[in-house]
Amino acid sequence: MIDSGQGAPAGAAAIVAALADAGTKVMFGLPGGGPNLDVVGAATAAGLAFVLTHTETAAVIMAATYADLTGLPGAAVVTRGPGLASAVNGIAHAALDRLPVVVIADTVRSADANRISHQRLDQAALGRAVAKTVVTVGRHQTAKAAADAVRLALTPPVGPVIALMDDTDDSDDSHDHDSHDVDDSHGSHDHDSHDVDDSHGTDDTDDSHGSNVGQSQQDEAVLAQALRASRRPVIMLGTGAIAHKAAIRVALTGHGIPALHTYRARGILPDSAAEAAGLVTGGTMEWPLLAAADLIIGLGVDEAEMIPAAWDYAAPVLLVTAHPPARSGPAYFPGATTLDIPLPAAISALAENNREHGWPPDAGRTARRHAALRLKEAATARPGFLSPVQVVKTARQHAPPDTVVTVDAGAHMLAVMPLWEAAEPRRLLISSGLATMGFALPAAVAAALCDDERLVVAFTGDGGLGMTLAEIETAVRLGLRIAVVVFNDGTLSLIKIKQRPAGHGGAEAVDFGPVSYARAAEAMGAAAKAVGTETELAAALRKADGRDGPTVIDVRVDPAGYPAIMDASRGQAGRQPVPGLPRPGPPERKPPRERKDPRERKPPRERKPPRERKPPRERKPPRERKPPRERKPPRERNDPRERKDPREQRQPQRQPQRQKQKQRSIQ
Ligand SMILES: Cc1ncc(C[n+]2csc(CCOP(=O)(O)OP(=O)(O)O)c2C)c(N)n1
Ligand SMILES: [Mg+2]
Repeated sequence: MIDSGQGAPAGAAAIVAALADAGTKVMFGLPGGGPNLDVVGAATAAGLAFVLTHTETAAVIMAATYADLTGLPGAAVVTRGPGLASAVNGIAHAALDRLPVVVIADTVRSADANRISHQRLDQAALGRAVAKTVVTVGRHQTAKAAADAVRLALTPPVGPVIALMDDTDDSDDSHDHDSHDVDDSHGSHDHDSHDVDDSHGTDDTDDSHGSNVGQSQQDEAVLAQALRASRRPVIMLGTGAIAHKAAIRVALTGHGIPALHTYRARGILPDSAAEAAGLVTGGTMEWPLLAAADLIIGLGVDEAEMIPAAWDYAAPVLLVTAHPPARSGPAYFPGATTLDIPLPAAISALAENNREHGWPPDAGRTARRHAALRLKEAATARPGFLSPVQVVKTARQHAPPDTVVTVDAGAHMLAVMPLWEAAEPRRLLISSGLATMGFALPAAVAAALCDDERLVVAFTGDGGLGMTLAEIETAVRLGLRIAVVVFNDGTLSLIKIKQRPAGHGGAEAVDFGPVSYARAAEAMGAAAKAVGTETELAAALRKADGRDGPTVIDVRVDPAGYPAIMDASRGQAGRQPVPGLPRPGPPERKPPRERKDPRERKPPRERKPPRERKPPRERKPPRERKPPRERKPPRERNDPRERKDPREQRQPQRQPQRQKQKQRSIQ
């Protein structure tokens, strides 16, 4: 065990030791006046860097991003009451993106609970609403409770754990602490701290398949048969597939079957590959391929990655995931078949069976390029302003190829996500499940701490930057090489384009007054530049890349193109056939083959004889969707993370190779 500091109270020493044992090198947070200072002290004594943040949610987002990029547990320390309450949004982000974070929070000691009401909340109940587990550390079996907190965060399904620090000792504790020490009652995650397996949650090769060997064999046969019968299969790659990047590249590259990626999965196939077909989000950008498909196979797709929208494609859907959700209600993909096979087996089936198909060469690339073209056509800008598409294109051209990008929630995201080309996974980071604003800047701080060789670009709206503005000071203090590109349009554009002309509050509901983010950044010691042309933006980015510290590039963006961008991404305009791709509708069938279904249950697709089929679909979509639909918040989920956050097999630590004078080492 690593020494966790001399003289620290047992709880603080134990939680720091558990984190240090797991390899964590940095703790983020905002201490209050209580025992959490002991945690910070123990952390620094044990060699963990401490990064002070301006908000607790920013600290947790940084910790979650650290976990995402390193595979190590993230750590954040907050005070009790307002500290934990303020951390909730960050914890929710870690929960829905399946990231292992330990949030260490002070509590009103159980010994004082009857006397103290100030700042006393039911922190266990608050925590349970968002975290996977709430553990009390310091009262009883302290070292074990601390180790449990870290282990539970990493155990599939991976997620955030709250460690409530309570140093009430047995002599002044009149409560029955055994019943509260590990609160693991959240949703269907029904194991307690004593019967959880020890597998590392960041290793996605572990999964829950294979218990029913007969079922698995049947399901492998179903997949193989479906692939043999398919003329136009489409693959959907989700976050869970990142861990299998190498095998997927071998299985798909050069075979011409298009593969769509969820936001977080971008880069599994590099965008340079002909099969890389762009995004699948639940919008309509993916419609040209999915409407023409006769089989859709999802690998590692987490339903939290999909926006709330109808799924009305005719092709059968086969899903393979490491941790399928337990559900009682309707599924996101109606009628989909979840196969009980491990991802590697499904990838092998693809590798063996996908040579014959009816897609034209480069179908994926054609679809992706066409989607990009539509966005470009949709974007317009007045003189002196840039269109959102111009911002992304110019930034991509002038930032180094291996730049790490973080993206906030907002209309700008609709331009950045499809247009920023990714060569590897985890180079394009976004809050996917929660889709929270205020993500890009804190995530960029963590990404720059994890790797100071690469430039980090944070794309954010002005609304999102306003929420996290003070973290510019954090980046200045740490000397981090971040370019914050703010799409300054003075409004909540994503909301404005959904606002009805009457009855939704008008401009007052969405418009801000003018703000110079460049001047605000300068006031915090950052370099800054306001730009309104491509040339100015290119020059500002090149300068940012050469600077040891953050640069805020305040871009005058014309939001006029956003409604059309929205329509191309999620509305009717996305549902247009693409030249060079087959028209939507069932393809010509392959010559008859063996029809025997290896499983008793229904085969993935009921195939009617050709004459019974409807004539090939016209330009009209199978079912009318409403134009840009109101984006509801992600559905409420009471369950804990049903699937672990699968991640790439990586070196356990990706730490900065060169140290900067100003930058704190996190080694
Ligand atoms: C914390 C949080 N609050 C509210 C929302 C809902 N929401 C999503 S995008 C958006 C507007 C974002 O505005 P801005 O940051 O200026 O980006 P823009 O849409 O203008 O590009 C809002 C309010 C959210 N996703 N997260
Ligand atoms: Mg805005």
